[in-house]
Amino acid sequence: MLYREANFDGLMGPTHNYGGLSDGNLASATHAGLTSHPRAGALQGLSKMAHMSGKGLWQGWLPPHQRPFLPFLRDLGFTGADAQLWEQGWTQAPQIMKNLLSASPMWCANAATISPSPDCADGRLHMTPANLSTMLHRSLEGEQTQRSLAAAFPFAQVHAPLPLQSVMADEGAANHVRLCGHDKTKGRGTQGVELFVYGRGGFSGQDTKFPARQTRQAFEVMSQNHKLHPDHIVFAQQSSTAIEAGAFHNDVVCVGALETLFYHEDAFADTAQMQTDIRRAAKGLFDPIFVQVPRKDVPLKDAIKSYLFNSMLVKFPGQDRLSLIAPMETKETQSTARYCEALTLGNGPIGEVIYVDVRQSMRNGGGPACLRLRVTLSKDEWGQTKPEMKFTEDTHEVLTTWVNTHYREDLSPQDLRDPSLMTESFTALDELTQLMKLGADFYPFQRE
Ligand code: SUG
Repeated sequence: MLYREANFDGLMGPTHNYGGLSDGNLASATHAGLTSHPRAGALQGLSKMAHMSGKGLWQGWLPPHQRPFLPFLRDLGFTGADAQLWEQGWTQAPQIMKNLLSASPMWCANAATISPSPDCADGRLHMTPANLSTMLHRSLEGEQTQRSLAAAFPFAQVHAPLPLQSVMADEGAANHVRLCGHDKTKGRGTQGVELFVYGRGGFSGQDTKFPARQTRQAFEVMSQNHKLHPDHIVFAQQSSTAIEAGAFHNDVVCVGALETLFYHEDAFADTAQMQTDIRRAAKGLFDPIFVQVPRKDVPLKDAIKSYLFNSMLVKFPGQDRLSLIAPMETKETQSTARYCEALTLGNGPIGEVIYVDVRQSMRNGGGPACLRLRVTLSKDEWGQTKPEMKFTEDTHEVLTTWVNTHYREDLSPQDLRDPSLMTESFTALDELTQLMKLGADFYPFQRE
């Protein structure tokens, strides 16, 4: 049975804004308080999806979450109808309100950790939605993500997020890479090696200035729940240098696909150990290829500013070498532009770099790779995936019209307090559930 990688992209929601909510994410801090452009941002995301699917990749999308997330206010003891909650929230807890309005679920590399069926002892696709417990605005996502994944992949084992607690802090696939070999009949359907990158041990204290968001404990629990073979998993620690320079997730300094791991020299606490462990785990399966970018060619600061590594590393049908789908900012940063040029001229595993414009997301620290969740599926599993959540020309058209109808062009910090933003957002989401057959109880506001 043939297996291929599908990319499911998170669609930017109508309340996309620059809240400055993510400590340790330099782009989020730098752009805090700017006016955002939700409509342009969502259309940028749709164009990226169209590009990938146009090149023959399996492409899907995941819906925005309910924002403002009013159930959180109710948990805090606020009462009344939605309009009253909005009013009280902005009067008594404005900082909380900003968190409840973030469109952060678009970065669905953080939605979940995915283990495809060839890696799991029971032969099922396993998914664990991330609890995202480190940042308040992101900790609201887990339950709705579980709902979206269960809708998209009815055949999968979708676990509950791990307990919302610091020991189990989990940020999903942004810190996880699956490497594997490939052949003509099975594609990516042979046993892979799953690399779990953590920032800290759950029980040890934090020794970085910025939060280390992913714990080893979370991944240990997950690898057991996913029934992964212990010989084919690897744990590696992020370097504190990378975290302190602004690499709040490993995918800011590392990306992998098939046999290739592409990463910055400063990404890991112990690079030699990481390589040894991957070679051991891949023994008899495939030969791993390490493409390490030296700091003398690309200083860590440039890697983080340009998001060189927050690129998608994909194999387009009919091509021999991999393609790196990088943000425009990588082209605009001298050292990374130069590096990419040299990279593709060489005869290594990466044969081309394609630049895409996802600037609205980038200003909050979300590059092309943050916006997508990789799901390796068999042809049968792809066939059983919810049709409305596959990205086709029809879906593209429907979603584009929907965005153009409901999204504002601009959203300033002042606009965030406008009560009509809530009604606009709920009206849009309600219509989306009808258009995409997500059910009349998909969002909390529909269940109240
Ligand atoms: O969690 N930004 C996100 C960016 C996530 C990027 N994802 C990956 N690297 N995979 C975050 O820090 C900023 C929101 C704000 O400030 O308004 C934010 O949440």
